Amino acid sequence: MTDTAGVSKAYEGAKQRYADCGVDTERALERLAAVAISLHCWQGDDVGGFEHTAAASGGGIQATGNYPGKARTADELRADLDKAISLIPGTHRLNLHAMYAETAGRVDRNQLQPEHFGAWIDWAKAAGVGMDFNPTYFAHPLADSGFTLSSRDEAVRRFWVEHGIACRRIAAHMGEQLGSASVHNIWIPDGFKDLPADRRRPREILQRSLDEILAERFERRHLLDSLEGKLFGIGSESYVVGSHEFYLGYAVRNRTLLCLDTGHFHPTEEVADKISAVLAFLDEILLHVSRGVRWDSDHVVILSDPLRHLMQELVRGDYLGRVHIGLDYFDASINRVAAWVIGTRCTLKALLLALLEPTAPLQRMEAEGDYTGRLALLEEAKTLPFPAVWEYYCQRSGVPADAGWLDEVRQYERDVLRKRT
Ligand code: RNT
Ligand code: ZN
Repeated sequence: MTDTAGVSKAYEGAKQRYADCGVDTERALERLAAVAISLHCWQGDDVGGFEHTAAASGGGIQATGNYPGKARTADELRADLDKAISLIPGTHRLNLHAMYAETAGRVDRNQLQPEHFGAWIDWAKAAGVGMDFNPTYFAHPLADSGFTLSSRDEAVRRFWVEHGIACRRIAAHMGEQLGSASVHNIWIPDGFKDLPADRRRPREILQRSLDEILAERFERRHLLDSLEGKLFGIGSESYVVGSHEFYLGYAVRNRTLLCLDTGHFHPTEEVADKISAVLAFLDEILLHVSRGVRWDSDHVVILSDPLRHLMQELVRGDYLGRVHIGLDYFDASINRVAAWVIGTRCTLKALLLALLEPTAPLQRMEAEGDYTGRLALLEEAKTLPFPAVWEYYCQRSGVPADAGWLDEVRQYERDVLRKRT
């Protein structure tokens, strides 16, 4: 366990050290505390949802692993989220998918209503967190053809348009109830496994479907619409209808948000570089922070260089007020509560590292053409006493400052998760 007196003492030293570099640690911690990360419900049950229908294919969303203890009901999922949240400093959000509706009996996705999410909204109110929402365009018999909003089958397309319309109403209701705009993010799996002969028509159909879904007006303080593109997926290796360029164009023209998922680009592309480019034309964006290993594998987020670069961009470009940060990964091979805690704590660490960067002198040197100084300071800044500031932040937020959080997860696994069979 952490020595609390030791943490405070180490912090005082670190604070002085950062002050010598012109960095105000108190200000950095204030800014960090103001950022809410949207925790993705789907890490808790391997993107299963609670529709209790025969597992449908479609969408290429597949968690691998069979670690025991996955949530089988919404109550279990909420309990697991409570556990994870208790081990993460700050106040965050919940990102829910439509397939997590609680419907007594069968309600198809085009018939969903706000009341089917009443227990989630009550939970969020009690926890004091905002909610974001996603329509679910996969794992459904009408997604089996590989086409949803861009389907040539009018009945299929209509069903999914209705789903989209229903989900925006639900999201706006959440935003209103919780007093914080809900980001409604559309991702569809549509695409071709093999070489298409017509890339144009599906995109025209998708454009029309989006126009229909987004026609209803809501206040931006309740609802923000976002669109998530992708380079390729399982079963859509050759062509994805909703590509990055497609949605970027759509978002600019229709003033929606654009979602950048860090696993949805060529593996050598860094999403960090895209932030300042797209924010030159868009008011706000959504991030899906993920970790691709060789492909869009959705591994648990770690404190990697790409994550650090992403957070640096948000701070250096002064974009924190315009970027919504959500997590998107699903690993079924490790403890799922731990997966949430690891990914969220790492995201916050990366953000704090960025907030503690001596950005002003770095940018000044760059403007003056002093690239030697820029490189030297960047490297020196890497070994400033960051851990002392992070541990102090955790301590004052009332959560374990070190790996002690793992003991609590292990205890929860023994008491709760292992009893689920
Ligand atoms: C899929 C997208 C999408 C999903 C979630 C479950 O490639 O990343 O965001 O992961 O909607
Ligand atoms: Zn995503």
